Amino acid sequence: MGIQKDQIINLDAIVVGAGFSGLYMLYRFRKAGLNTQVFESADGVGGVWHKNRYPGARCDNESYQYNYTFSEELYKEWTWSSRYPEQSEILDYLNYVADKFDLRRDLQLNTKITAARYNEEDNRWKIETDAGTKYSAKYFITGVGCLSAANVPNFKGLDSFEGEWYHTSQWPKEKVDFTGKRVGVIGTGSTGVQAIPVIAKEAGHLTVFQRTAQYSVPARNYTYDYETIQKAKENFQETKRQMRESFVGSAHIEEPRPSAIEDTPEEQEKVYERAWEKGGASLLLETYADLLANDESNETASEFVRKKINQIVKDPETAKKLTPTYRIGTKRIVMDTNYFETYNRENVSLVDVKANPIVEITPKGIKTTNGEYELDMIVFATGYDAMTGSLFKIDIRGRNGISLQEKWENGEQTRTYLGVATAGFPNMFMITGPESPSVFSNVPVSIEQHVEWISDCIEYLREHDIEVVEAKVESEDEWSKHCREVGESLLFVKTDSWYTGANIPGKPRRFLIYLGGVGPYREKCSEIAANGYEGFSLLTSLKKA
Ligand code: N01
Repeated sequence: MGIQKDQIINLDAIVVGAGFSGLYMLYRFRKAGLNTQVFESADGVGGVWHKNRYPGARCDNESYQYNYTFSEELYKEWTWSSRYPEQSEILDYLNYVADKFDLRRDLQLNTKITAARYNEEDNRWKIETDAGTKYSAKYFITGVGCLSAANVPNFKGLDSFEGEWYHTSQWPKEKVDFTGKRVGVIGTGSTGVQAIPVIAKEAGHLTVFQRTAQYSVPARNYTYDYETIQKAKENFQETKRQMRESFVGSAHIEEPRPSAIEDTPEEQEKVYERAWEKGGASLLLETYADLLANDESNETASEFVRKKINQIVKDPETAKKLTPTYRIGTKRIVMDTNYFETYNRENVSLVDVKANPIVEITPKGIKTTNGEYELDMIVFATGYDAMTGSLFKIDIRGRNGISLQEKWENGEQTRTYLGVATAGFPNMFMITGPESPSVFSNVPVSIEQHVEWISDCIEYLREHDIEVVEAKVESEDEWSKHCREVGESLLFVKTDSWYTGANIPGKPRRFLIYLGGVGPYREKCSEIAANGYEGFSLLTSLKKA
């Protein structure tokens, strides 16, 4: 029998998103005996790895650490091909996980959750989808990702463009053919830097529209050999332990030296050169411990990379435009394969849109204050409305019908308790929500920690006949303050970036990532749980918290 009109389907838990977060949350809830449904707007599992199919898309965390560690069997069954695998391989992995654990039967694809409203009368979340079906669940969990609400700048005239245009995070499944075309790429963050060298090889001419010159370090990707793979599998337990206890959720990180300014310029050069050759995040993580806290120290690393750019790029005028001036690492560090080298190609040119901003998109291309560039295709690598954007796409309303957006943007500004819950929204949990380590970590590690913490919490509630769990206002005030203080003690807040919300016009500027470290954060969360979920109101009846 089909679902009747106006019928409400009752569940224990509803989870939004079938990426790393949603898949594992479903696995855990099922184990705990909760009747759960996951909703995903896309036509497949994988979250950002389903949608980000742009050319050159790869992970920039080492593959044998960028995966789940909850199942040793899974870890040992799956074999990664290279240090930084392509998007398609990560998507294959997530599909493999969905099949291995038989997750698809509780997973509804092509369905967007449009609204989630808490009903104080019965302490249940009422959920609406774009398919028109209504659900009710005791627990509402968001696994929507921190970087999934696309930022397409509101350029005048985009609708008039006669060519094709794409945003990198909404890339079509069909191959986009750049052969012989005049292509424009706007944006030089992690995405643009990955896409530009690949598009340049195919395009007739590529014009890069750069607003801020970017530091990028070589990824130095390589194919794994048999021994590397075997070693990674044998070391599973130790790698897992290190990832969970470390500062950024990564294992086998070399201890950095205390401060660049304690070393001579010659010593600094040696340290940075070694990290440059090693590739990946080594230049930030394994050189000096104070690079993100001390301006003077930071300048030594910034200058090292500036010099590298000027050695690689042959045309001095282009090299100058590509030379960044902000503090390295205060925008998310980028890792590349032949990014700066690409500007030595005949078919690539660079336009500085800070000096000459984009005025409008015309039927024929992009017009800046300096002239018009005729194009057949435009690629927007312009990033995301990070941290809160994907949550605000759903009309989430807690007590008294107040929406999350109203609470966080119009009122007291974003504040959470541990980044996992927020006052006024009982029985709702956010996986890698604002003010947790989330994107300043190897994200699957932070996802696993939140998922495990949330499912343990719900098991505790059930064992103790607790109906309502809700962050206390004073707990989130304190956490938010702590998160802000840690953030402000570092250099990030001095630079405009998606980290601070400055990339979205009109968005309140706040640093919404907890920078106290993955290991210490885990300890804090575990301690709170061990103390009977300290800082939360736990009610056995439906009285107002
Ligand atoms: O986005 P970004 P992204 N006019 O915001 C420019 C993760 N990620 O998609 O710097 C002109 O970093 C903007 O200029 P500016 C990773 O965490 C991971 O590249 O604001 N330009 C910038 O150059 C990453 O940090 C992987 O001045 C405009 C670019 O667009 C995060 O996702 C791969 C503009 C946006 O850069 C976001 O990266 C890819 C405008 N109006 C991404 N608006 C991995 O490897 C924006 N820009 C795992």
